[in-house]
Amino acid sequence: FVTLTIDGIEVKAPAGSTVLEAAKLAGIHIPTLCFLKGINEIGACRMCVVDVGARSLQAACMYPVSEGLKVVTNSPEIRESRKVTLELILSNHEKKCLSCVRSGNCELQKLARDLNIQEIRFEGEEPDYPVDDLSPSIVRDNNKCVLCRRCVSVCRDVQTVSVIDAVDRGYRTTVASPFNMSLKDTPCVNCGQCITVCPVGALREKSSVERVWEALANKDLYVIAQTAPAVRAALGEEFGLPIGTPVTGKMVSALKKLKFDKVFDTDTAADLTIMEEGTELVNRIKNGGKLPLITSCSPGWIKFCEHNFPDLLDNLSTCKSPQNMFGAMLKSYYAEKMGIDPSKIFVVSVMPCTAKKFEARRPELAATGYPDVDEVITTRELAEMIREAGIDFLNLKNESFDDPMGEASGAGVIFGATGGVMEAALRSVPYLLTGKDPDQIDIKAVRGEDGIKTAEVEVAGIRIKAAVAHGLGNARKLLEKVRSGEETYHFIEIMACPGGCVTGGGQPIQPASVRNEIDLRTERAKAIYQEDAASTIRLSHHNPAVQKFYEEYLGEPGGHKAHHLLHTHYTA
Ligand code: HC0
Repeated sequence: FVTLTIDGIEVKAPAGSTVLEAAKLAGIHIPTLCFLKGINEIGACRMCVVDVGARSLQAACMYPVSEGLKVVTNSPEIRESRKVTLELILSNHEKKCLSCVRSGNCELQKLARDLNIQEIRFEGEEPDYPVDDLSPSIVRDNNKCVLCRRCVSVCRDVQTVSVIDAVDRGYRTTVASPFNMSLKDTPCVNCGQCITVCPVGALREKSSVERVWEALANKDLYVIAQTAPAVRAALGEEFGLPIGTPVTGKMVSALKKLKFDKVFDTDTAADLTIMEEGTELVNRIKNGGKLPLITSCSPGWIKFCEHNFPDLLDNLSTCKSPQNMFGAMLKSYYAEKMGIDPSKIFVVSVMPCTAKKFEARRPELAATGYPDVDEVITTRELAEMIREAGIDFLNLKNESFDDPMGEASGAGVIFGATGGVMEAALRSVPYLLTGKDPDQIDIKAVRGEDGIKTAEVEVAGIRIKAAVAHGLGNARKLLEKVRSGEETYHFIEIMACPGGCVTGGGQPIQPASVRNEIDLRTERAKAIYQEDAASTIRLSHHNPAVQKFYEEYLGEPGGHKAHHLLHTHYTA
């Protein structure tokens, strides 16, 4: 520890920490804009400048503490410096705040209020950059960009995808893809992590809201909603509920009020995925198939694999993701059972994920001759629709998913957090190998936020070696070891987003002031594990809806019909 004074207050701070961190220990707030803990600590925006007795003001987010250091965080010079910087940023910022997707949730707007900006003394230049809206998932609008570079850092350092960077110098600096290409033409994996770190509206999802409103208004269509496991763990944040509050019943109620003909649970298909993927694992282990088997439900990960690890494509499970399995089942089994023309069924997925929009458009995912999924909206877009419809979300009564496709196990729910697919699979593999239930349901070794987690489970004399990676940078590290033969596993779960789907690119955006203090991944995952623990059915193979799918329609897991509807293939 070192002792310093900040605004006359003596503070003991760990050696190696920054003035910003020390100020927080002393309860002193220093404004920031570009800073995002663990992701973007580059001192670019100069909003956090403080006086450390040096020749010029210094960025508190970068300046290290030292014994006896004297820091001033609030003086006329400091306030003026911050105001000038902010006014310069604002002078070149497209200020269409009322119609901005981040209106009311914009870190720049809040900063302007906090710093008491009442006029902008610099004329600046009205920005006029073309908006890149060609990607199926992400819209980039440089007219709103404040050059904080959080998106660049998360894309390059966390995801190791690196499709955007700051280009040109000084006044001409912008964030761009190589050769100014659209994101659609780059190896962007559509994960949307750039959106969730953006302090302003320079990045947003490609909206599907209007198409969903149109479908709901079309009397010829039978419009079905399916909701992903992680949506229920975060939707409440859009309506002011504490992070980690599960809102499953209110979410279902809101979707019914929006007039979806049926509201089903993607978790049901997650259970189905476990039957198919577990069977695939058992078959590969028994028959000397390609190992490790790697999960295939995260579409950002699939695109990453196609671009970066094409030699591992045969290792991917051939299972479609639960969202697409469900779509295929709705347009075949459910359509037949209910006597509905599948061409009239319009499947809307509510997902925490922007890459699911891309996945839904993959032409090979149309087993019935119709796209498995017609439209994908994110958790944020669902909240927009709820607000637009004037639904009083907080006062909704809890409602249940519709039958017969709404029944799910706790194993299906935990898909939404990193390690969840692995845990769900390990709960059912003993049954698939021996016909017996597992001795242990909770497999805590694969839970939590370590970037790479491993576990070994003994089943019927086979020691199954499993690994879990979340965030594509961690996936890259793990797979390089697998590729080189340094490490061997039977089964690997990979989720593109750090934390898994609970912190997907389509989830409610929390500002840096929140993200710097709490781990969103852990808090939202709690809601998921809570729902699992409270479930009466916690094993996918016990799900009666899934048992019925096989009895009435699919035959055996991994059988011919299941293959046709529920599996896919990959080409580099
Ligand atoms: Fe996920 Fe999924 S768990 S990818 O994270 O497998 O998006 O929540 O819906 O499909 O079920 C996302 C979340 C899903 C799928 C499921 C899987």
